[in-house]
Amino acid sequence: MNYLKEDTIAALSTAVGKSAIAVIRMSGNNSFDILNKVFKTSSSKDKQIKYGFIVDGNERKDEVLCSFFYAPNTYTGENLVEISVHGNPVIINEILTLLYKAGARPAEPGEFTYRSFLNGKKDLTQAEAVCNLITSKTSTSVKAALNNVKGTFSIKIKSIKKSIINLLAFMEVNLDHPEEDIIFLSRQEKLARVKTCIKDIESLLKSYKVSKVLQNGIKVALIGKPNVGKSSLLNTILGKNRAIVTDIAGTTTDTIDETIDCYGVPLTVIDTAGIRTHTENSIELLGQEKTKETIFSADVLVWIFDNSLPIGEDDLQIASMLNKEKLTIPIIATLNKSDLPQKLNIDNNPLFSNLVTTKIKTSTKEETGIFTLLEKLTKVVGINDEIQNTNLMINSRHYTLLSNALEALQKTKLELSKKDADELACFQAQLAQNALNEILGVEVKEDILDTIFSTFCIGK
Ligand SMILES: Nc1nc2c(ncn2[C@@H]2O[C@H](COP(=O)(O)OP(=O)(O)O)[C@@H](O)[C@H]2O)c(=O)[nH]1
Ligand SMILES: [Mg+2]
Repeated sequence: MNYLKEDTIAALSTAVGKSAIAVIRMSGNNSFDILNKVFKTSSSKDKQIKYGFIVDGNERKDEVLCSFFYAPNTYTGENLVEISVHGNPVIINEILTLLYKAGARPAEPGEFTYRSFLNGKKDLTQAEAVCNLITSKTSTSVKAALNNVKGTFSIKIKSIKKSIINLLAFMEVNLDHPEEDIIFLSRQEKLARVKTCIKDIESLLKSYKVSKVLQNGIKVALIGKPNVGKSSLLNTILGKNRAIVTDIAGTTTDTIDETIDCYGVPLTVIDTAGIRTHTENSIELLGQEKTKETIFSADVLVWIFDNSLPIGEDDLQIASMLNKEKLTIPIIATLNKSDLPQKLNIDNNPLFSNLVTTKIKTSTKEETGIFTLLEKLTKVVGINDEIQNTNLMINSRHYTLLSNALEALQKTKLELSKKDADELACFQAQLAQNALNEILGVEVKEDILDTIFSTFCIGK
């Protein structure tokens, strides 16, 4: 990636498309000079926000507001300008072209945030969280991402790192002066300190599962034979008519998905084509194939039955398919149409009871059982109670490095408990420190940075 620091970079920082206002951002040593070539204003010199026009020679291109941010107190740590323009893609393109002609170059993906990292405005965990903050789908995940941006996660890592550095200092003193037998810190005390670091890392590692759910959400597939109320359930959960509901079997031929905020969890609910043995309709058959793919990629299945009918041939077919695939994900049996007299009994049939994690009754007609279903959904994936207490975003990169640090600290503990193995203990503690440094972005390899920032959008 072309991340030359000396260049002045410019890009659209708001979403592509029509909008009332769009913001073009420009950062680098020459930002102000470049802007002055294309910006005419009568605002007084010392104003931070100036009203004026972007011009190409004598031709006015747009009426704009330019905000000037002076290094080093800026997002990137460099001189930075934000131009608020009218959000028309034609105007935006014209202004960007003018800026590029005047000496700026197009910003690479994530390059503004990358500069912020390079200039010490943000450490790597904070820079990564900028991306999470933008893509977070629920207020709980926004809160966690914002905490990372503010540095709450870094502070925890830095504090563990500080304890390790401190411990290393004591261990090295003993290594340097073995004959003098100076004991600044007893072996017991050193062990206790390593154990505290281990506990702190373990507690961070525990947050990973919830963080992953907050970032990626949970995929819930609504499955079942035709006409049991899958589409009705999707609509009831969403509170709007998203999928077509009819009493004609085989109406849903494609998967439909929508994401909702379910107690802080981004829940993607997928309505599927009903599975049945007898159909000649080729579109429906394709839909059923897609249903099978959805089942494999889902985190939870909501298997819907018609409570007012006895077990049918199609229910049995689905059961044998699920049994054959040996799925390990939770399955919630949902006995829908519970407003009608019950004729269904799946309890005494091992074909069903072996598969089902939990059972619930719903009626989309009377809107009963829906909240209980949502509650059960977060419970069966094992994050119900933790989600509210999660205040950090731990991604897979952090998880791997935290695991490495943990392993190294466990070895440190082991070596410390032996006699004359202080050198090895020091070596392991150093490895743990290196892993924590890498989380923060200290001494991190160029290609790792490239990978992280290339996932960002242009303009971030
Ligand atoms: N009585 C009753 N009818 C329902 C309920 N849920 C759905 N239905 C009806 O069952 C039929 C099939 O519903 P639909 O959502 O299209 O089922 P799908 O084929 O599984 O998607 C429609 O006529 C719905 O109005 C319910 O809880 N109670
Ligand atoms: Mg349907």
